[in-house]
Amino acid sequence: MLKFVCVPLLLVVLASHSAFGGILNDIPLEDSDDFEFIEPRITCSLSYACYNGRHYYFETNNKRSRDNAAIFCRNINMELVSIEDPAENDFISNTIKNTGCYKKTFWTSGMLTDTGSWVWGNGDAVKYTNWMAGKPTSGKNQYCIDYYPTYVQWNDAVCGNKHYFICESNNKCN
Ligand SMILES: [Ca+2]
Repeated sequence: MLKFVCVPLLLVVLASHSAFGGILNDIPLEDSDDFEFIEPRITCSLSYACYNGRHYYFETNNKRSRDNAAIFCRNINMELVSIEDPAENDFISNTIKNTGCYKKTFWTSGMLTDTGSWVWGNGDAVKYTNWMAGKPTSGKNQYCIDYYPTYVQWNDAVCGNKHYFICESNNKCN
C-alpha cells in the first residue's frame, strides 16, 4: 500500500519541480537576482569645453600630424594648445579621462628647438611640465609633445605621427 501512495506522490513532486524549473527558465536573466549589470564602456565623445573663461576644442575624429593639427586650429581661429600651469594640465587630463578618451593620443603645440629647449607653439618656453616617467628622451626624432594614452601625461613623439589634438582660444566662454 505504501508503494501505491509513494509513487503517485513522487510523480507529483517531480511534476511540480519540472513546472517550477520551467517557470524559472522563462524568467528573463535581467530579472534574476543573479544578473550582474555591466556598464557599457564610455565611448570617447568630446568636442568643445570651457576652462578659466577660455574655449578648448578636442578633435577626436580626425588624426593629423602636429603641424597639420596646428593649421587646423588656426583655421578655426584657435591655436594648438599650450599648457602653462598644473591647473590647465589638470583640466585637460581630467577632461580626457572623464570622457572616455584616455585611450587616445592628443597633440599639444610643444616642440623641441634646434638649440635643445622645449617651447610652445606661441614661442613661450615650456616651464611647467608633466612628463611621463623617463621622458623626454628626444630619441628617434621625437621632438613634439603629446598626451600619451591611459597615463594622460606628456610624451615626446615623432612630429609627423598622426594623432588627435587640442586647440585653445582666447574666446570668452562660461
Ligand atoms: Ca594654454
